[in-house]
Amino acid sequence: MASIDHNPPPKLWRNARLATMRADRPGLGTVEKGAVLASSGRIAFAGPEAELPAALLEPTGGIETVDCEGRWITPGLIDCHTHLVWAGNRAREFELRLAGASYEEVARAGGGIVSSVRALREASEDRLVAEALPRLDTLIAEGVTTIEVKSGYGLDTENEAKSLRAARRLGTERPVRVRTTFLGAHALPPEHAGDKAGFIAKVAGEMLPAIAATGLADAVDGFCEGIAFSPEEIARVFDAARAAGLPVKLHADQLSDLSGAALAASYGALSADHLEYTSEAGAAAMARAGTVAVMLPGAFYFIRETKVPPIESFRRQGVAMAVATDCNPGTSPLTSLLLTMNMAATLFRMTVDECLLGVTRHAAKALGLEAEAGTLDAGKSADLAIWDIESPAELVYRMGFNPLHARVWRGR
Ligand code: DI6
Ligand code: FE
Repeated sequence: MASIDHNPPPKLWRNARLATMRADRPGLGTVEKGAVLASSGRIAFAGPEAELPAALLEPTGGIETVDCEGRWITPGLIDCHTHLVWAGNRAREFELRLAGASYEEVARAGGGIVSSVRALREASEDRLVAEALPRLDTLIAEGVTTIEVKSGYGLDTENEAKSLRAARRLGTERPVRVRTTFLGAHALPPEHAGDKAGFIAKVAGEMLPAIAATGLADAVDGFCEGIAFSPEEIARVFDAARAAGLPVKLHADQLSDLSGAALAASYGALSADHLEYTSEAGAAAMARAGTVAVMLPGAFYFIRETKVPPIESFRRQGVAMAVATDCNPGTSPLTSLLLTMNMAATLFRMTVDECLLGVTRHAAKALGLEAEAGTLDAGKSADLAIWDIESPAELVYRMGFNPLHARVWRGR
């Protein structure tokens, strides 16, 4: 029997309803009259209160106990795809697009992704942290306890490293787990205009090895798209990631089908993301590789995409689906994971259970964190969200309402 350790002090949440999200239980793995015991920041027990082993409680006698009064407890939420660290904003570009401007016209007026690159290069690391914190705080206020943050607005070694350091610092400024992803192959920086091959050679041969050596990145991502990089170019970056021992993820098939999903799967990617144009063969390849499909309805909504990702193919093939904000200044300035779930349900027709698993267990898998987070299971980090709701469906159903009662990260 696990013994109680006092750092942090053990704590018991009782008289709760649990959505454990455990894979060995159907649906959300719900438990009526449940309890969660945390010890040393880990879950020591999560299940029916009546089955709480007395031996876990005995040694101290004085365990702090919270009566949840029938509230629901879910695992802390996980936003597994964000570009949270950027400088400035693109509201002017939004206005121009509303007035009918095309992507090219926006770029000529100084907007687009390159404007975010310029702004990030001019900003100090402190400034980047200061600008990202209000966005992070908004996510945290909705029960988010783990977040992924990508680079990709620096596009040279120094500025990509600056972004990733700022991202790591978010995890020391706030009680949240941060996973960082190097997205060097995001866009072509101005100094490489007209020279994609040269830039990819630099990303794969110079930037990625330098970033990997600093330990600033937990994974590597790329943007595989007609307006970004080809599958062959992404493969060069993925080869470099493999050589550096880093797992990969991919922005795939967002605006067209370049077989990005299959490319990601062939590298054993943790996830392929967006996937509006993914084929059945792409979904099958993802299923075989265990690659998670990350749905990003915020970007779909904001750019007024009309092609819905092939949810039915993912279901048929048994591909795990996650849901994330894609929080970024150009195509998804979105900082609500609750609203994102509503969008996934309404726009993509995902079920309530799929949405909730998508921000917990499946999101953890998309980050390679399935042993650490995403379910209420003994041994995992004691990351909890406690909700003032009558049923888990309310978390997906409501728009612009936050029923979070309390949030626990690593047992605190
Ligand atoms: N997918 C997108 O939609 C964007 N990046 C990406 O990988 C756009 C990012 C931006 O416009 O700033
Ligand atoms: Fe993205």
